[in-house]
Formats: sequence, C-alpha cells, structure tokens
Amino acid sequence: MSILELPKVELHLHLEGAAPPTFIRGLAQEKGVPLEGVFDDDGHYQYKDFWDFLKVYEAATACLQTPQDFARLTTAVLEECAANGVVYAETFLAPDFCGGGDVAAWKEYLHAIQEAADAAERDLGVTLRGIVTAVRHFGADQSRKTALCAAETAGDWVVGFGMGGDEKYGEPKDYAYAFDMAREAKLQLTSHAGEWNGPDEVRASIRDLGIKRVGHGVRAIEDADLIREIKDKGVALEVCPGSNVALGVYSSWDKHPIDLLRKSGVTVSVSTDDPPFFHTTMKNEYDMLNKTFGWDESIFRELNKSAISSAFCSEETRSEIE
Ligand code: ES4
Ligand code: ZN
Repeated sequence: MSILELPKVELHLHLEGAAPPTFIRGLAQEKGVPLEGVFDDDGHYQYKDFWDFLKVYEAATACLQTPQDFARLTTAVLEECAANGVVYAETFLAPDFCGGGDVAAWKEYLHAIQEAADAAERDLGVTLRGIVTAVRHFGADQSRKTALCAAETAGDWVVGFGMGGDEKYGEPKDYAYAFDMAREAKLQLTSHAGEWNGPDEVRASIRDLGIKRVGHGVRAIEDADLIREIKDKGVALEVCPGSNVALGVYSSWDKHPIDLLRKSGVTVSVSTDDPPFFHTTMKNEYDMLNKTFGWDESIFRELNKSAISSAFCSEETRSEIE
C-alpha cells in the first residue's frame, strides 16, 4: 500500500483554519464582507509572519457568521479529510468565533457543527471530535468564558479543552483557572506551547495547566531534561511539521526535529494545523516525512497507533477507529 493511502489520524486541526480559500471567498461574496489583504493574486491566503497570520485568520473568520456557515464549513473540511484518508480527526473550535463566547449562542453553533459531522461520518467515514479552544491573546478573563462554554457542552463529542493564539502573550499560569474548570468538567487538556517560545513554555504549560498533550511542543528538543520529563509523564506532542516550515519555525523540512523526537521516544503524532494557510494536506505531510526522513509504512502505522492512543475520545470510539 502506498503510504499516502494509509488510514490517518489527525489531532491538531483548527476548524476555521481548515477553510478552503474558495469557501471563504464564496461566503464573503454572499454576505458582502470585504476581505482586504486576505488573499494574494493567486487566491491563496497571504500573511507575512505568524502574527500577521493570526490577523488574516481572524479577518477570514469574520465571514463565518451563522451556525449554518459553520455547518457548511464542517462539511467542506471533512470532505478534504476524507480525500486524504483521514479516518479520525480532532478539531479545535473557538467559541470566540462562534457566538462571541456566549454559552447559549455557542450551543447553537456546536449543534450545527455536530449535525454536519454526524452526516459526514455516515457518508464519508470520517469521525470528528471537538476540542473547545481559548485564544490566548484574547486574555485570561475571556478564557474563563470559553472554559464555561466547554464545561457546558462536555461529553462524547466535545472531548477536550485547549488554548491557541499568541504564545508570547501572558503566561500559562494566567490561564490555570480556565483549565481547572475544564478539568472539573472531565475534559482532556492540550495547549499550544513550544512553537514560538522555547522549552520553558512547554515545561510551564505542563506544570501550570496540567496538560497531557502539547500543541506543537517541538522546541522541547532543545532541552534534554524536558524530553525526559515529557516521556516520564506520558505527554504527547501534536506535531505539525508543514505548519512549522511554512511559518519559519524551522527553515526547511530537513531541519525539523520530528524525527529526533520520535527516535528519543517521545509520543508524537502528525497534523496539518491550518492546512490551506500552510499549503499542506495530510497526504503532503506523509509524503514529505517519507522523502525527508525515509519514514516507511511501518513507521506511519506506529505513528497512527500512538495518535489513536493519545486521542481524547471515549474508549468506545477509540476501539471503532482501531
Ligand atoms: C492558532 Cl487560535 C489559532 N487558530 C489557528 N491556528 C493557530 N495557531 C496558533 N494559534
Ligand atoms: Zn494550532
């Protein structure tokens, strides 16, 4: 079997960030939303660096206005997942972009997203689960509202709580209250760390937020003690190599530490993050890992096994995707 055709598990995928440019352009036209500076002449998303990316991301997201818009987005994203052989995905959902952090509005958005996901599971064979996500640079107060949205909808479908956004804004401990709320609601926890800040950010996130998975976490490779701690605690890294290269965390694929992390015994999985923004797909990630590091079918099968074991879903769902 070609490695590109293998069944894949993806644990780090932002729903809005997975919106195809054509989808966002269509929506903008329908709604009369001006989208200045979002696309280049070829119709791709354009941004100068990560911080500009966050602005462009928010501008594009402004076209997504109703629960129905998010339902259509979910369908489009899951079609792309299916085309890439993804059988199970966890997606970050930000209530800040779905009803502005209000619990009642969030429930309506979530309901629409879940209905679209259920239909895609039937029609396309892709299972989706949600991780409610705070946006770090929106601040600690807002993160508590997000955690309330998460706690109010925790269950078989909303399985986790996380945080993305600007890692240079504030400190992990500022968000401990939100993560405590989510933990009490029996949600599993992840946070973006160690993409822009170094190993200390990963260490502080594990210590102060009690996370069991780290979004990116790749810069942990710079600290041998931290690598040991990550292994001892069974923390898994959601690694997105194509994203890291597109944003310049690493200058090229062969400089990316994923192979070193895997060889050092850290649990890693592979995801696309915000695929059209980074000109990638799960097939492209597999192709590049094969070409750069010589990963073969047995390594990819192992990778997916450990991705399934670090998934946040119920044991029942886990056994269905195995
Ligand atoms: C992110 Cl809040 C958010 N959304 C999409 N991609 C991201 N990367 C880091 N934070
Ligand atoms: Zn991310």
